[in-house]
Amino acid sequence: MSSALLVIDVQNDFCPGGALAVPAGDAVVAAANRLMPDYDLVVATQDWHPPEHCSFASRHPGAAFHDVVPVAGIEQRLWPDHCVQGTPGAALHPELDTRRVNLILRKGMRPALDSYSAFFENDRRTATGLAGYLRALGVRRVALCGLATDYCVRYSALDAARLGFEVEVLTGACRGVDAPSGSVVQARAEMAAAGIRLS
Ligand code: VGL
Ligand code: ZN
Repeated sequence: MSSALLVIDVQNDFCPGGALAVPAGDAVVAAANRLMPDYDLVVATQDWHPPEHCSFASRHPGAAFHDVVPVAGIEQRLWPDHCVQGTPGAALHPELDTRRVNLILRKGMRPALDSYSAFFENDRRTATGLAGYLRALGVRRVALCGLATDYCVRYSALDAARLGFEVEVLTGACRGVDAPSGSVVQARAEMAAAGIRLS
């Protein structure tokens, strides 16, 4: 049975100096590089939004960063413009060792739909294809690291568990936004309750 490491959204915009900086986000880079050789397969994800993406507060007149608004019936938390397709902020961190990365998976490309999870967009139905890719290669066990613990790592891990993979979150190689405050603690509790190993 094969194992895969999912390196979630280790992009410049989520690191210090970026548009949606996660505190100490760049600390995950060296950890991810060290982990890669321990897995049969490595997948790196990229949040990859069009400039008019519905998760940007700038697209909602009168709304602010962290407001939650309905978009097509889905509760959407609003963020600063981040990870815009083709911009330096959307690039993987320059020190992330991409030599061992088998697949770079981009998500969040539909203007009207956000995607925290690497498996399904936020409507929970639109697949990214990652589950099929992993299954086609015999992967049963996935481990996750990257950014952010309480958003993309959390929803990717929960979907992986729901899809029947054996899931571990390598928390030392993750960092969280922690907004609203307490969301990292809540994310950890939800993941543990779903049978995900937190190490
Ligand atoms: C993320 C907020 C908005 C993440 C992506 O990678 O966790 N968070 N877009
Ligand atoms: Zn995003």
